[in-house]
Amino acid sequence: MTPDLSGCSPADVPARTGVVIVGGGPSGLLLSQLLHLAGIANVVLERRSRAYVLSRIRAGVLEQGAVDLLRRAGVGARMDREGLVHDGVEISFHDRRLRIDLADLTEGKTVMVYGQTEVTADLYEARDAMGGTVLHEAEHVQLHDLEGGRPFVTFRLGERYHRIECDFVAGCDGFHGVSRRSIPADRLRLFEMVYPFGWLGLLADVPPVHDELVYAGHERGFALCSMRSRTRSRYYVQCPLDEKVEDWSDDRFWTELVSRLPADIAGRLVTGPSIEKSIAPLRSFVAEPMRFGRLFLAGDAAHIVPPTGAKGLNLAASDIHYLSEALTAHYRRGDDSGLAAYSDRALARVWKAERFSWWMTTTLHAFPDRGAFAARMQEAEFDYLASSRAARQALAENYVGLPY
Ligand code: FAS
Ligand code: PHB
Repeated sequence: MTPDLSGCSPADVPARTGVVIVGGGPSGLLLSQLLHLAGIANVVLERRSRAYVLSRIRAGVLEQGAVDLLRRAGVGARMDREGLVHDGVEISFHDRRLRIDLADLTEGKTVMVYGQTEVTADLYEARDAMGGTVLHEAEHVQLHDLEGGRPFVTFRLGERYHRIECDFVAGCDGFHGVSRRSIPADRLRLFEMVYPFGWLGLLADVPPVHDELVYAGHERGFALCSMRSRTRSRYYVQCPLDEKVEDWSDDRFWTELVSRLPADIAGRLVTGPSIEKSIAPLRSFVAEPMRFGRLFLAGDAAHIVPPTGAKGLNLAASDIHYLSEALTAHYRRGDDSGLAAYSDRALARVWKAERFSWWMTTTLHAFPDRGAFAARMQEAEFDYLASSRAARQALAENYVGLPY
């Protein structure tokens, strides 16, 4: 139902644009920046305030493809100054440690440790500098006429409703957004696996326990030692789904983390007061296709991965690479082949990342009801990695990111 638009004053909102981008997270902002650089008019509609978006603590590792794309978008300068290039990552299983030499196993590829919060801040700064239109606290966003060829989007800013006519809508509004839900259920195939545990994350201004990330499997549960800089660390412990973050004091978190790490790493842990603590559920999810008429889904709006493989933000980047290229070909050359191929092209990479994230999660987490055989399978996975370069090479090529 189209809301009553009478009395809306379009003074600060364009009546028409090329692409309306729903969602001002990394997907939406990166697409907006790339389209602007290609001379394609666009407007970003973000439900929350900028401060709220920038308060979220999420991903921490960027694949080479995402790093290259951010540089092409003109937002790589601070990342190149402050980001940490890592050429290896540790996997541990109880007291056994195994370093995966990413650079050696992938002919020189590495990952960049640089928080999603910083990526988002850099994108906002670039949008401001280029006079981009990012409308915050846009409520009741509704998508209309997506298959009719004259799509438009309605929304409320404050007390007033607005309408923007456009050529295309990019659904970059995450798992809980309105875009995917605007597609008729009989036009979508959904694939989902919900894991019987979550991740309790803690951010603290303490030096990282190790100079590379440590993914630790243990019978008490998974733990991850990550970082945001050489003075700010990010840690996670697997926790039951019904846990409440308020039941986890800092001391309880540090004690549990130490119990899951190899002794020689745990012995180096520097603890301190948390500056953020939160619990995130884990799920694998894919919606097919990633297109409906003039609507294109990208990032978490279309797919979710458990963060064990550090793929969530990186899949958003490859989606945006494909979509921005396809839209640019449409506007510059009237070539719609990229738009026609977008969903299949994006999903081909999405499903391989879903597989890797599922494999890392099932290999390293303690499943409540999994039994002795499954526990032996996890040990066998670790033994295979320890004894086979080919196994380590498979992990490494997925971790640094499969080709776009
Ligand atoms: P986002 O969800 O980041 O952004 C969507 C934006 O759309 C939000 O700002 C939202 O406010 C807005 N929006 C929603 N509905 C709207 C509407 N109706 N109208 C307008 N705007 C609307 N990935 C990793 O690689 N490593 C991690 O450790 C990790 N941790 C995570 C923890 C949590 C709690 C979550 C939810 C995700 C995590 N992820 C992680 C995945 C995450 O990084 C995503 O992959 C990344 O945020 C994807 O970016 P977007 O697609 O932009 O979606
Ligand atoms: C993080 O630093 O938040 C992080 C890093 C790697 C992951 C997940 C999260 O796989």
